[in-house]
Amino acid sequence: MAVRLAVALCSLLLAVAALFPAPARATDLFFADFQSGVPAQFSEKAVFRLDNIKALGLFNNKNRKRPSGVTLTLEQLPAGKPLELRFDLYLVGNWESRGQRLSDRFTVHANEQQVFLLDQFPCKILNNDETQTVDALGMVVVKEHVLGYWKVPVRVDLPAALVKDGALELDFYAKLTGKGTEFWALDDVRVRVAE
Ligand SMILES: [Ca+2]
Ligand SMILES: [Ca+2]
Repeated sequence: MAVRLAVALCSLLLAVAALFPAPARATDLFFADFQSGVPAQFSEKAVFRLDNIKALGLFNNKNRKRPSGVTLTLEQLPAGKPLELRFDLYLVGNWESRGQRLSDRFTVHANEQQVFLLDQFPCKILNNDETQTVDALGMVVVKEHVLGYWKVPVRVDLPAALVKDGALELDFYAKLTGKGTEFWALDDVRVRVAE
């Protein structure tokens, strides 16, 4: 009886949890989903819509009309605690992985130290045609291009020693080769004390 009750209670809790995906968690020191604007801690404020998703972007280091990257400045962080950074990286267009021609790379620096490098990407197209995507989440129009987009969930450990006087500057940047066919955006950016 007690077991059945416990199972029923668990199912109920799971059902309630499913109803409320609850982005911000109690343990978050910082969270941004860009649904109703961009927090002041970000150095760039443009928001781009990827179907139902509102994300910070688009970024492209070769395109003068787009920012190259973005800095997130956090202050009054707890002393002596390892932190973790999580975010969803949206890759728009056909990014090439390391070893391919016109390869691209994405990095995160924390107080000027590189803490994350991504140089393998899931973006695939067929027949050299941007609109023939493989496993893309969807398609978006950017100027005259129709481009697929892919999501990469990222988790980065931030050792306590990286935090200087309670402050942390997180620099997100990508070195791209195409100015009109490759972009990126960020969503659900979260910083919390590491578990
Ligand atoms: Ca969002
Ligand atoms: Ca490229």
